Amino acid sequence: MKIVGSYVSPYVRKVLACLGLKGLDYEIDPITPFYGNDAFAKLSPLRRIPVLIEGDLVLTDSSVICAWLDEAYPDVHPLLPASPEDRARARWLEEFADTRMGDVFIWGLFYQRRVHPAVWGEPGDEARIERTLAEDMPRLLAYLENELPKDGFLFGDIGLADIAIATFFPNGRYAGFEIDAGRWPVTAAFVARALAHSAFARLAPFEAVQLSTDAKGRRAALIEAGAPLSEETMGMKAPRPGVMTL
Ligand SMILES: N[C@@H](CCC(=O)N[C@@H](CS)C(=O)NCC(=O)O)C(=O)O
Repeated sequence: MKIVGSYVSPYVRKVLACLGLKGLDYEIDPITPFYGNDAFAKLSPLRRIPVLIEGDLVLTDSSVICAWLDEAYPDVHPLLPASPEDRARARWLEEFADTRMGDVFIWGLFYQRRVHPAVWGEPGDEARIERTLAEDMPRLLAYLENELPKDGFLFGDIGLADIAIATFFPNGRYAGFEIDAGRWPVTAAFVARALAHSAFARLAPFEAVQLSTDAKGRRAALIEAGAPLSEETMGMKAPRPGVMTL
C-alpha cells in the first residue's frame, strides 16, 4: 500500500493514524501537493493529498480512504462505533473536522503562516490570520468543548472521529497556535490524550524531520529517521498553484 502526501498534512496524518490502528504496513511518498508532478495530477484530480494506491486501486480524500480501510480490514480495530446512531454522529464529527477545522486550522493559519511563505516565498494573509484567531477559532473550540468527552474517547476506544478532530492540532501548533486549557479544558485534555496515543505519537519524529529540512535533504533525512519512503517520488522541483489557490 502506498500513501502519497506529506507527514505534516492533517489529512495524511489522519490516514496514517488509521493505518497504524489497523496495524497495516505502507510506504509513503511525502510530497507537498503543490510540488506534485503530472502523474500525481492524474491520480488526484484536485491535486490534493492524501492519495492511497494499492495495485489498481487509487483513492483520494482522507474520508474515502479511511472508509475503505475500515471496510477492507473490518476485523482489526474498527474505526467506527457499532450502533447506526453513533456511526452517524461519528461521520458528522469527521465531516465537521475535515471541512470546518480544515478551513480554520489549515487555510486560516497553517497555510498562511507556514505553507504560503515556504512555497511561494511571500508572507501569508495577516488579516485572515487575525480573523481566524479572533473569531473562527473561538467559535470552533466552543463547539468542540460541548461535543468532546471529559475522559477517554468519543465512542470507547480511539476511532475515526477522535483522529479526524485531533489531527488538526499539531498544524495549529506549527502555525504558533496553542489551545488555552483554562478556557477550553475539555478540548485541551482530549487533544493531549489523543495525540499521546501511539497512532499519532509514532508519526511525530517524521513530522519534525519534514518541518526542519528543505526539499533537497528531506528524503535522505526521513530515510535516516526510519520513515518507510517509497523508492520513487511524484514530487518535482518547482511548485504549481493548486485548484484552491489559482
Ligand atoms: N477533503 C480532503 C482535503 C485534502 C486537502 O485539502 N489536502 C491539502 C493538504 S493539507 C491539499 O492537498 N491542499 C492542496 C490544495 O488544496 O491545493 C481530504 O479529506 O483528504
